[in-house]
Amino acid sequence: MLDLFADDAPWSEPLAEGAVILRRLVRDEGAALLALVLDVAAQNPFHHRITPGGHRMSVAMTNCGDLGWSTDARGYQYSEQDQATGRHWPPMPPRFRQLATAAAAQAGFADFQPDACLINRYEPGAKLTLHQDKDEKDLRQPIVSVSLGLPAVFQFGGFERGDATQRVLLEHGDVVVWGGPSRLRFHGILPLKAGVHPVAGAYRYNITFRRAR
Ligand code: MD3
Ligand code: FE
Repeated sequence: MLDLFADDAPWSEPLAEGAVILRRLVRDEGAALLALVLDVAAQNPFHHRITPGGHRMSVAMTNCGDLGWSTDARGYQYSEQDQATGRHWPPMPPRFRQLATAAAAQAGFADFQPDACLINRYEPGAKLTLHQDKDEKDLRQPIVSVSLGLPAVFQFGGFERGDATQRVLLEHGDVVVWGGPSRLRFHGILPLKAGVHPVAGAYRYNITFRRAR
């Protein structure tokens, strides 16, 4: 049971208009969620994609759900099949769907129904440079992210690449809902510091739930 009066109960931290961190919301469930991530990865292994510019991404990715996000020589896109294998993505675990809908509702976004789930795996040194997420059709829909494993420094910027950024530590079990005006802010992850996490070992995992179409 989640005890809201325990001294380690989750709390919420507004970050910007439309963005809220639900600190430690799924921490107690972290090992179970990681097991679901590894189930997905057993069906569609983590893979370092090559960007359209020809660079190997330091973050390894997999997807589950009706749609998956990937990148190859043709560019970045959501598709029903993995370009690399021609196969459909593994189904989204029901618990993932519930969690995403509940977290979005808690942040004020009713009826969020994700159809895509992108899972990122970071090894020491892996990073995500500042970018915007705008490949989804309806940008009024939020993105829900779940962090598991080693902590990472998240960079949250403005609406132009060169705008000042704030740094926020994202830790095991933190859930963030990104919607409203924050949906189009530039963001990234600084190079992961090496460590050993009791549940996730040498890695950080980030799950993002999206409504892609
Ligand atoms: C802010 N992932 O997959 S999650 C991504 O930790 C991505 O792996 C990061 O950025 C990660 O695209 C950050 C937090 C996040 C996700 C989507 C956002 C922040 C966002 C969309 C808009 C604004
Ligand atoms: Fe992103």
